[in-house]
Amino acid sequence: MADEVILLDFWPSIYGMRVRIALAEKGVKYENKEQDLRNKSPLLLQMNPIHKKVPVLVHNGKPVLESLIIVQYIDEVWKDKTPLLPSDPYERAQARFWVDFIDKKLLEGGRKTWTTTGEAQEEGKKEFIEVIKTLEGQLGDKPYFGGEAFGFVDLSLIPFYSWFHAFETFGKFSVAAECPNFSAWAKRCMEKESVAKSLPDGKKVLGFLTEYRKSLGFE
Ligand code: GS8
Repeated sequence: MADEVILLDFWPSIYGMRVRIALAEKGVKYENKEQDLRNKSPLLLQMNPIHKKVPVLVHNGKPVLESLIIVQYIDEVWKDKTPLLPSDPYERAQARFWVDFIDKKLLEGGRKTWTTTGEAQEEGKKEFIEVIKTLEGQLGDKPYFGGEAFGFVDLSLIPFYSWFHAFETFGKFSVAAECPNFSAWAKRCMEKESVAKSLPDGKKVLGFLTEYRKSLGFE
């Protein structure tokens, strides 16, 4: 029996993008069911009754939850094609550490660049750039965080790049000017078909976040 793979997703979701890239890297065919998060579908509530969030991977009727758990599940199930996590336990632990760092630090820093103004925003920009510089240090001279090949850290980080144009527009700063090596890495990732087809256009994200900001009371 062929696998039935369904992804409950929302186009601007950084977490959803991770899963899209993983499925594309593995060449897995799936049905993408776009969700309305303001009016959650019975399917989403049934598949993720605890958090009621996307992404959800429904594999042969069974839900897998949380983007990083889903990506690791995909890597294990479709293990013959394009490994995403390193096979060495120490390297795997290192990759998981950096992905954990990205989830704890980058999202929060990024959020402050577009949900605050004045001093708080300046502080947010500084923190955001510091996080990117730390990541840049970890990348070093390697083409990818995974070394010669695109891997788990690259896949978990690159979706943020589709939000950078919005961060930079609201915060009036440039990541490329401050972190050129990071920008070169991002462009390298964007050249991969699996990434390019999984990320929305930065201008579309800017439009989405502009509306969202207005609903929060910003002009
Ligand atoms: C986060 C998922 C999430 O926040 C993961 O999968 O890694 N830790 C989880 N999903 C958001 C959309 S993306 O910002 C979501 O579904 N929100 C709906 C809600 O909060 O009601």
